[in-house]
Amino acid sequence: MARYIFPEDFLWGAATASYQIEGAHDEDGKGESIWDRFSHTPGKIWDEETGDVTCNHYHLYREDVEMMADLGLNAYRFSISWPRIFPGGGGKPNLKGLDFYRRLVEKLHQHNIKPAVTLYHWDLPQALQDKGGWNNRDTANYFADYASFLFQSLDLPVDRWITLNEPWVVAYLGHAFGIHAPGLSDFSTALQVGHNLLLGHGLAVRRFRDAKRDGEPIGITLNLAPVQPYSDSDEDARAAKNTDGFMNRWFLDPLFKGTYPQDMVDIFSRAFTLPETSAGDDALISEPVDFLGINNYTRVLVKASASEDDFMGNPVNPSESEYTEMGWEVYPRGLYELLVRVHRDYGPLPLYVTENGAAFEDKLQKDKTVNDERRINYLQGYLLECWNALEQGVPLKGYYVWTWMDNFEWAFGYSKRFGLVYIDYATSKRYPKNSAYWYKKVISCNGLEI
Ligand code: IFM
Repeated sequence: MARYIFPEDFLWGAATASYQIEGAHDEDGKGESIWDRFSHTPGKIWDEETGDVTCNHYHLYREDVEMMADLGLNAYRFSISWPRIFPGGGGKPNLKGLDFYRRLVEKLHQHNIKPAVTLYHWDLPQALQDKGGWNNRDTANYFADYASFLFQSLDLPVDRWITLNEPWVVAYLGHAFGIHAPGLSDFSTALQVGHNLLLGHGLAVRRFRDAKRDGEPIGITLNLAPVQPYSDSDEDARAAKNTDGFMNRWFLDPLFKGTYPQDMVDIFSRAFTLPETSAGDDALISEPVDFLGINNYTRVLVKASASEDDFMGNPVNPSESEYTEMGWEVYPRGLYELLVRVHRDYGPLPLYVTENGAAFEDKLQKDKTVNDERRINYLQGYLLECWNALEQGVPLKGYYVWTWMDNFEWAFGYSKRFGLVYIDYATSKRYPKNSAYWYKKVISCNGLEI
């Protein structure tokens, strides 16, 4: 048996997001979010499902944290629902909303689980969408005010703060491809939205420094994927470079180099309107952070298409590979390549894998077990590559499985199960899958035994 031991202070966590697990969509003064509106719009979500109840975590959070403690987690990443705190986006805060997160953080501390708080995991107050949403630069200021309120009012220790989750997804799936809330389909709008999100991030980081929460780090989480050319032809290499520019560098470069990548500025400007910017935006966006969170699930393999400006390539799915229920290729080595590359090109900076996991078709057996062998293999493969990256000197400090429990998978509704814990949605009962027990063992050994 080979043993792969991680650093002593490594964080072993799981991640969730407010709209995906909380339910209680209109309780205790919560305002409507764009996901409430979107999921209630016919035709948007698989089987017309909504997050109205989902895992009912808002009421069952104590049980959830106790189960996390039983399974040995030492870290938990969750997000705060902005419209629970500011039902109208800004103005008067809803103290009942704040109280929920206070109780959750308190409960996590009681069980020695370190809370990582994401401030924005996609549930924008609908009231702000009515004023233009993230396409309106003012939303960045509203976001900074909301964040600042939490920096001042969440008066319990927070292990780390994450401003935004996956701005790429917010910008493009929500505003260019129309499959996420608010359901718009205009690429130039998506570019502006991406810019305004990054402004919101920078403003929040500045407000965080003012709040003097000493010893608490702040960062951002990006969804990143290693992009590889299908062949060694120049055309495929160019397609891969463009796709990498679109998927990865368009957010990494302004955050960590203070400027958008010129090759992509050239490509985008030939087809779309570039974002409106103001003096000082670059400095604001690249305000130094304390860590970077990386969400990775798969790789992107691309073949060139006819246009030299193509930045989405022709994605190729090799037939010999394994795929998850999302249709995503299982490619653990990609996480190693990504971590090494991000460290090389954008470091030195502590890194966290803030999401990694897989949806498979899980079945609850009569004896209430779920034998999710494929998830165990997936997680083991990706964790081994985290270990390999650590061996190469990458400052990887923690890993959060996506996700703690099955939940509302956005446009896919409840049709995809990513959790370590199985949810019976009819009863809200939780059943740890075999992968949860496997993860418990990994945590107790502080590594893998293969
Ligand atoms: O469920 C999502 C999560 O909200 C953000 N990252 C990807 C996950 C799986 O699609």
